[in-house]
Amino acid sequence: MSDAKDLIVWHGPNTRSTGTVWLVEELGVPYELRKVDVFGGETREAEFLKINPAGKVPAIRHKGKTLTEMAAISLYLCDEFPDAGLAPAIHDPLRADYLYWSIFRPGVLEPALITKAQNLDVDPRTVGWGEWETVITLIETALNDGPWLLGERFSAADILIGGALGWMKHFNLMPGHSPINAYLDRLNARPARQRAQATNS
Ligand SMILES: N[C@@H](CCC(=O)N[C@@H](CS)C(=O)NCC(=O)O)C(=O)O
Repeated sequence: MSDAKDLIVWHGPNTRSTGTVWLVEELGVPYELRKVDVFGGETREAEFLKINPAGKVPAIRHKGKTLTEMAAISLYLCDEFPDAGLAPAIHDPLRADYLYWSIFRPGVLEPALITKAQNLDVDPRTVGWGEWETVITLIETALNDGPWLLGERFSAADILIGGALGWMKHFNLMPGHSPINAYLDRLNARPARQRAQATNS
């Protein structure tokens, strides 16, 4: 049995760490939320750099171990709290797709989004994320089979991918008739997502 002291989440309101708060809300485990004023420069102050020398949120501490990088945090916490069912277990046929989409978030989707939003000039054959249109088509194709990336099963991969897709609206990059729009509506309707959003004010 864990208590709130076992898990600390450092969260910068209105940053990507909202996704990590969403994750722990979906896990339904007790945790202590520590807000960090990212826009006020707190992530670059000595006290916070002791937690994450990279000066970034999210960060967590669980059972005395500090971990950063939101995809790593997601994979770690889902394995630590398997009863929540947010990760298909090892040997579950859905496990491969779950890992694929979890890594797709920081490895492909995020850099593709930033490259597109900032109109950066890169050769798609030499960057690991390739072409923007291909990235979007991959996600749309995955959504053909069900409400979630793994079909009928909601997983932490939806939190990772869905969190970044929210930026598409923010950057005005959402294709008009994409199934991603309805997918985002489904994600936004989740109570855990709404509780995480409430920590941003
Ligand atoms: N690769 C990291 C990126 C984390 C990140 O860029 N966090 C931003 C907030 S969206 C941050 O903390 N920025 C504060 C700063 O750079 O001082 C992850 O995926 O967790």
